[in-house]
Amino acid sequence: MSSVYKDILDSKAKNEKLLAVLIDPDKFSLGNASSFIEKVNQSIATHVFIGGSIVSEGETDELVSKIKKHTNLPIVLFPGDISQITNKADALLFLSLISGRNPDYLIGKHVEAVSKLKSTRLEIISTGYILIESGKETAIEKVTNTKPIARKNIQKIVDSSIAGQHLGMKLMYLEAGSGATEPISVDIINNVKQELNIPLIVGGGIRSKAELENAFNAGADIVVIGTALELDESFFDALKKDKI
Ligand code: 1GP
Repeated sequence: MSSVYKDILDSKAKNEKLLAVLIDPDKFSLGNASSFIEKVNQSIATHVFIGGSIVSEGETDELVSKIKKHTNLPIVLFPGDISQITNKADALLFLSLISGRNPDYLIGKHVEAVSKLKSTRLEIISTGYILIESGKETAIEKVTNTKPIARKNIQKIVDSSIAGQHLGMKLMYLEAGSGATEPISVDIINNVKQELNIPLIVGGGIRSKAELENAFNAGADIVVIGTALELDESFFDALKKDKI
């Protein structure tokens, strides 16, 4: 049986970098799904992540069904809330917001999600989620009522990542926030990478191929891009398979 996580580990072992295109069901027009996914298929993207901070009930389910018809890439839920869990995806990032101290986002919602997860076959991937200051207040900050870790507090970011790894988390996600003014710095990625063994995901505010490569070169195993592709699909031109 194929496993999304096993494939990520295999890629990390071979130093093959992964790109996830993030689609927020709340901001995405279903009518545009087939042409958007065609561009994803022609790009170096390896995963489709689906999720958002605020999504209406049922929207994720409908979107995943539609996308599945047009791509063979693994579809991974990146949910802002329990209502975004759908059996139609392949895997779920079971995110614990370990940069914050809000019990709901550390463990509370996870307990609530269990009964819903019992009726799915989703591959559940325990993921530490670390929100890092990015210059402006992000939707995640508002929704989760937590403060990000200051960008200059690199030791705390590293220690939070390692604490998550010690707790048995399988992935670590450094998040600047959707549409962040500044992506996570190369310095932060580098420092975390030097100590972390599990695969490292980096996302938030990445708008160009150069920024994508910076994140990869600094040590990100998976980079997530959402807003930049949502606002300007011509960015896909720079990400075509034959261009890399
Ligand atoms: C947000 O990390 C993701 O949760 C992607 O961010 O939308 O800024 O690309 P962008």
